[in-house]
Amino acid sequence: LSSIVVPTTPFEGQKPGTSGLRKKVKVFMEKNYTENFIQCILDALGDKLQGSTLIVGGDGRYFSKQAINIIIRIAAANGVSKGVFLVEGVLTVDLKVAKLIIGQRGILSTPAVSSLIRTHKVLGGIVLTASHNPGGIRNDFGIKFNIDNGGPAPDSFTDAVYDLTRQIKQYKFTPDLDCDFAQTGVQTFQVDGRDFVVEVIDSSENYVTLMKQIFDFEKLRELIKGTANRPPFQVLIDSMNGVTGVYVTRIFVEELGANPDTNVRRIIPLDNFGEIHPDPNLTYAKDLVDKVKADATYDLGAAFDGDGDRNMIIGKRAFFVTPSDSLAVIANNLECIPYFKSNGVHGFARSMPTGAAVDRVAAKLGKEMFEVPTGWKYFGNLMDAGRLSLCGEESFGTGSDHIREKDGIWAVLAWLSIIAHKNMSIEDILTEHWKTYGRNYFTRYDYEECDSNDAGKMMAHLEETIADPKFVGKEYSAGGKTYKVKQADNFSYVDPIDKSVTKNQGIRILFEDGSRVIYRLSGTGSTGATIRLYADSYEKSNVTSDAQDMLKPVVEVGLELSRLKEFTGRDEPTVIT
Ligand code: VG1
Ligand code: CO
Repeated sequence: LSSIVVPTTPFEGQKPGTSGLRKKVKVFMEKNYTENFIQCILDALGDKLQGSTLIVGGDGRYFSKQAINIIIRIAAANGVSKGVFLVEGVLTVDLKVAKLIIGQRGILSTPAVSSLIRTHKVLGGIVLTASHNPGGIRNDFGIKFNIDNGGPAPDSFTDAVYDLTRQIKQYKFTPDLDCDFAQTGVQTFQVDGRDFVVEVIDSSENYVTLMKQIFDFEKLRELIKGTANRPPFQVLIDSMNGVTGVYVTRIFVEELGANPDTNVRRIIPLDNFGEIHPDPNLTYAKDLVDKVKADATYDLGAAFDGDGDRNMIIGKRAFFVTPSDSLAVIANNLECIPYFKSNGVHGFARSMPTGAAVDRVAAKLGKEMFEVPTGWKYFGNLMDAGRLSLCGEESFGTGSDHIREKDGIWAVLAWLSIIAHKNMSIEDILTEHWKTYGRNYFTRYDYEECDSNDAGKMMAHLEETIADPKFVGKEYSAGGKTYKVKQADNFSYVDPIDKSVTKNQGIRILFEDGSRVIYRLSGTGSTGATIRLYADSYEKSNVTSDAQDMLKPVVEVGLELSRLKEFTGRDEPTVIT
């Protein structure tokens, strides 16, 4: 086989967002679009690419197979085309990418990729996913690069990729290389006279091994299967036709003894996710919520997103656990999980818009607490430095330093461990937690696919509002409550480890009573702009009210301040979580 150089021209807008490059499938299908982006990722790796191995896989959505074929052909061409040459009199072999490790049929969840990168100590991984965005030919595809710690590449790397995409003139390609990745095994190709290796691996083996090291599977099996003294704990695990189906079958059905007919659903990964929106929240996983609400035999319901890094947990009769509370409860109960017993518990962290329930646990346990911008990539440095063990985001992401991605299945296993240990229902665990710590009420309103210009104008208006020196101290009223502005800013973050600065991460307005509203534009959508409005408040003793009722006044103030309706013409959000 021999490689060729293909001339190309730059595409606009190949700028990775919160979590990789996400566009409509038809955009990735444009001639050279995917090729350009992959070549730029490899170029951004520079000298490190030499002799390296990369992990490749994703959530199996439409266009994954085509994209993997492109990656194989580009990686092979970049791998061996330079061959042996002399550098300052020394004979040097420039092998570049020497090997790809690919999940069988291209299937690897995002947490599984992270784990594989770490287990095999490789340079990184290319994750083919648009996460919770719908899939299929008319919907979204995405490409994300994860670095050698297993986590999403930092801004410095994605910025470098973006710069390269604006200058690219050519990419390297091995047109005649046909590699079948449907079966596991090692294949070696001769490209330009040198070896290029593709190893196709089982999609779940490495991940299942990791979970068994972290959790006490025997104990979890007793919980799920029941014992002489305790009936089976009935779960309903919903993979939403995403990639987790593969892992759910292995872990919940085969290892833990869940009933394949009644305890799991939608576990066959489909390339269009069965035309649903694989996003585990009360709106898009309503189906699961309704089932658990209607059938009181279920003790726990859980759902995951397309690529398996998000989770939603509900209790009996669909008692909803907010992700911010979920994080706090797990933080408060880490002694139930063997991994933390042996590794110790270092600090905790959350993204800025996430409710501050975990902060109270950190304070009580005397742990360091970090507040980072939205996106899992900001947790990585803290974990690598040994200062962070557990973290989460309000967007249904929870995880620990076992990998460098959030991890949906891990979160459910963590909850099951806590339930097995405490022998309490989810609702009772939450109520007990609130009684101890008070409750951070939290909600998020999403306005999806707004006109980008309108959304921009609204954010500019907010910038102006908070820039007014007289803004602090102003009072706003709604629903019989009055809020006095205590502080307002556009969140910026200095990474404590590498001191990198990330600016403009969301406008925050903090009120005297501890309530706050936050406004951000999403960085994961593929069409128009999605406005996110986050609101939360803290109550010491009134802990069992309805979150929507409690937060209605502050949300109204938030809407008034932003003049959202006026700018966007939207009366109602598309999603409330
Ligand atoms: C959203 C969430 C963020 C999450 C990101 C990736 O980003 O708000 O918390 O890390 O998605 O999640 P944004 O910019 O749209 O608000 V996933 O499951 O796509 O990897
Ligand atoms: Co995801």
